[in-house]
Amino acid sequence: MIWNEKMETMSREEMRALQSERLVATVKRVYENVPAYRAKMDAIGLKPEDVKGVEDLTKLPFTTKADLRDNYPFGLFAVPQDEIVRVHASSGTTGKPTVVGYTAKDIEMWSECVARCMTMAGITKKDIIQVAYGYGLFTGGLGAHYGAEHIGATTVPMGTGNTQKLVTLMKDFGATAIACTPSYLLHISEVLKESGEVNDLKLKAAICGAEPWTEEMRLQIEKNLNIHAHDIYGLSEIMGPGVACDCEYHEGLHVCEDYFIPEIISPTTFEPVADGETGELVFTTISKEGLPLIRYRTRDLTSISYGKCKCGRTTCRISRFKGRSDDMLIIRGVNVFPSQVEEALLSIDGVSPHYHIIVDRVNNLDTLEIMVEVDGKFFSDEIKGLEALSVKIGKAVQQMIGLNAKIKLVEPRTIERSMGKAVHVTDKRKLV
Ligand code: DLL
Repeated sequence: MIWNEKMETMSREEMRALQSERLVATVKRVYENVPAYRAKMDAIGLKPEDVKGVEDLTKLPFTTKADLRDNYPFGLFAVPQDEIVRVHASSGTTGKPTVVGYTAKDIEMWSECVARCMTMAGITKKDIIQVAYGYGLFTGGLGAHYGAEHIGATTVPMGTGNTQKLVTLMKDFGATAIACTPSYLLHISEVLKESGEVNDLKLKAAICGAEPWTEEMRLQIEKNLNIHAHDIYGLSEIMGPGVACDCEYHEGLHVCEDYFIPEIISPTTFEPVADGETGELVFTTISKEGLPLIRYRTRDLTSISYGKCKCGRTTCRISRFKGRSDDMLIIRGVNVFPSQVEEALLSIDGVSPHYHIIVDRVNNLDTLEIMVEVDGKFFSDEIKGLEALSVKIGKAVQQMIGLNAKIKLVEPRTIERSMGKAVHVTDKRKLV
C-alpha cells in the first residue's frame, strides 16, 4: 500500500513543477521574514525573483548548523512566535542545542511524512505500535508517535529506559510493530531470543533510525524477530524522523520529495555530484512554515537515484548512510560532540584537557567510556578523593550530553599526545 498515491507516484516532470512552485514561494517567504536569509542573499546580490524554479536552486547560499547556532534560539523562525506550537532541540557543537520550531501545519505535514514511512513498513490502522524512541526534546518519540496516530494505529508511547517492561507489554498488548533505534532493537531481539519468547510475539514490523546501521544488522534483526525491519531517516533541522524511508524492496530510502528537495554535493568543492555518486546530502524544505531551511548541509554521506521503484513509488531514493562528514558521534541515538565532553570535563577543578572517548557496542548497546587525566594530587590522596571526583565528572558529563559514561581517571601524561590534530575518540563500533 502507498499512503499518498498522488504525491508518491508523480511523474518526474510533475514533481519538478511542484517543487519549483513551492521553492519560489519558500525563497520569497524567507527573504521577507528571516533577516539572516535576507542578509545572506543580499550579500551575493540574489533577489527572490532570480529563483524561478528548481534549476536555480544552486544559486542559493547554503545553510549550516552554525547558522542555527548563531541565531539561537528562534532567530531563523519565519513566523511570529505565537504561531509556533512546538519546539524540539538536538545537541550542538557547543553547550547550546539546535532549536527547531513547528507551526500546527508543520506538525500535520510531519505526521503525513511519518505516515508515508510507516506505510512503507506495512503498518496500518490495525496495528499496535510501541514507540520506543526518546520522548522530549528529541524528535524521535513525538515524531513517530504523531505519524502512528495519523494512520490510526494504536500507539503505545513507551519511550526508552525500561526494556523489561517494553518486552512484557509487547507480549501482553500483542504489539505488531515497534519504532526505536536499530541498536536498541537488536538488543531487545537478543533478549527475546535468549529467553525463547520470540514465538509469544505478534510483532511483524519495525521502523528504525536515528543512527547509522548496516544491512547486516537489519537482516539480523529480521531473522531474530521474524519481522520486516525498515530504515527511517530524518534530522531535527529539516523536520525529524520521516524525511525518507525504505519500502519492502529495501533498495534505498524514498525521500518525501514534495516537501524536501535533496541534493548531493561534494563536501570539498560544494559542487553537485553525479547521480549514484556518494557525497553530502543537502536539503531545502519547500513546505515548512516555522523553520524553512534553504540548502541545509546535513553532513550525512549518501548517494541518490531517480527512477521508479518496484513498489510503484517514483520518489527519488537515497542509499543507506555511509557516515558523516564531521565529527559528531551518535551514541544510543543521541548526538554527541567531543567538544561537549571537553566542556563538561573542563568545568571541574583538577581535570585536564587530556581525555579520550571510547565508544563501543556491547550486547548491541552503545557504551561510552571517558578516560581523563587528573591532577597528580588525587592519586596521593586516599581513594575516596578519586571516587568523589569521578562521580562529579560523571554528573557533569550526564548534564551536558544526557548520557551516562564510565569515567576512568588516569595520572598525568598517561594519554598519548598528538603531533598534529588531537585524536579524542576511538569508536570501536564496526560499521562498514
Ligand atoms: O535522529 C531524527 C530521527 C529520529 C530519525 C528517529 C529517525 C528516527 P537528530 O537527532 O537531529 O534527528 O539526528 C539527525 O541522525 O543527520 C543522521 O546523521 C542520523 N540519522 C538519522 N536517521 C538515520 C538513519 C533524528 N536512518 C542525524 N541512518 C542525521 C543513518 C541516521 N543515520
